[in-house]
Amino acid sequence: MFLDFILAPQMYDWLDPAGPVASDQKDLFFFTLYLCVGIFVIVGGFMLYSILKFKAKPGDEELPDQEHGSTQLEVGLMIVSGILVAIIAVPNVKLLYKLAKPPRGSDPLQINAIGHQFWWEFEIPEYGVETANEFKIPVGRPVEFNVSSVDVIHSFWVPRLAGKVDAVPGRDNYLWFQADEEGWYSGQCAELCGASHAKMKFEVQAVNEEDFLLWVEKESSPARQPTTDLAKEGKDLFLTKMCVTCHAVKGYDGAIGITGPNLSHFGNRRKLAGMWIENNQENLENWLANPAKFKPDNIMALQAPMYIDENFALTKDEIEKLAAYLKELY
Ligand code: HEC
Ligand SMILES: [Cu+2]
Repeated sequence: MFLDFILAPQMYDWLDPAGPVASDQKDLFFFTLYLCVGIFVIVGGFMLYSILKFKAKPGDEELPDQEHGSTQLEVGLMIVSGILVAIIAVPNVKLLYKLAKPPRGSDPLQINAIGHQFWWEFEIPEYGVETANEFKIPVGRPVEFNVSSVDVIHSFWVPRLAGKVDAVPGRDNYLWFQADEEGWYSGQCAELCGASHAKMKFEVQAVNEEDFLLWVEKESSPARQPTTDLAKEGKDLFLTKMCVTCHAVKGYDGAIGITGPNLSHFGNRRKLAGMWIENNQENLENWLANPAKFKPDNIMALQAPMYIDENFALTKDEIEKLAAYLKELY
């Protein structure tokens, strides 16, 4: 869990960009950094030289000549500073324009990324996909994001693919990136948004075109019907326990809630609760027993009746049935 972050830092490593946007941004960062380090060394060097050369020596009693500086030197330094600012500004402005939009002639995929306390909703309207916390993109194809929020300010960030952009309620922000290598890329909400902000993670997988189309076909189709008796009873509980008021399941009349993640294909997700814990039987049951334990202040724990009123608490038996149903939603 927590150690994942330390053991797999490569999934977050912006120093190892995996696409054109992140890679240009990294180059610009280092260009600016090296230039500034150069200036620091020169200015610091002069300072050190002056300190050593002009410091009072034993026996010096007279005050040195009191001067008011050199106009020529000062004007000269102002000009040099102006030139340095221009040297930094030109590539910055150039890159702003270059990265404003994907290259002409490319066919970008449109995705809506919507921040919620404390999870991400993803929609791909072109393919009718509505999912949460985990999505796939085609490798080598630009993806344009429409980034917004339903509650507070979040920030959408996939370090290996691009810089951050804020998700602001009532406003659509824009970002695009492209992954040049297949693989998993981790994302993280990068704007403090509440008690479980640090656990508001997500994952992007770049796959080949064929796998991408298979995935969107699956994601956009109705949820599977439960096969075992346990899962069938779980499906009924999903309605009677009011889970449907917050969660949507495609093809399940009544399950159209939008407060929580769409669970149509929940069984396919590698992790649960905002990519915070592995999606396995034990964690799922623990989540259903007490979601606040994993994510303090999450909306399910704060608002679902079974977690605020003991009279509605789920029994072990009910949790088992619900978990069996959810596991079959792949
Ligand atoms: C008040 C609205 C609400 C109700 C009622 C509710 N949930 Fe949730 N649920 C949420 C929210 C919000 C999240 C996301 C929490 C987070 O990650 O911050 C969530 C997350 C989940 C997740 C994890 C999803 C994922 O992709 O990580 C599962 C599974 C889940 N709920 C199942 C249930 C079940 C089963 C019930 C009924 C017993 C239920 N929920 C009732 C709001 C609700
Ligand atoms: Cu957030």
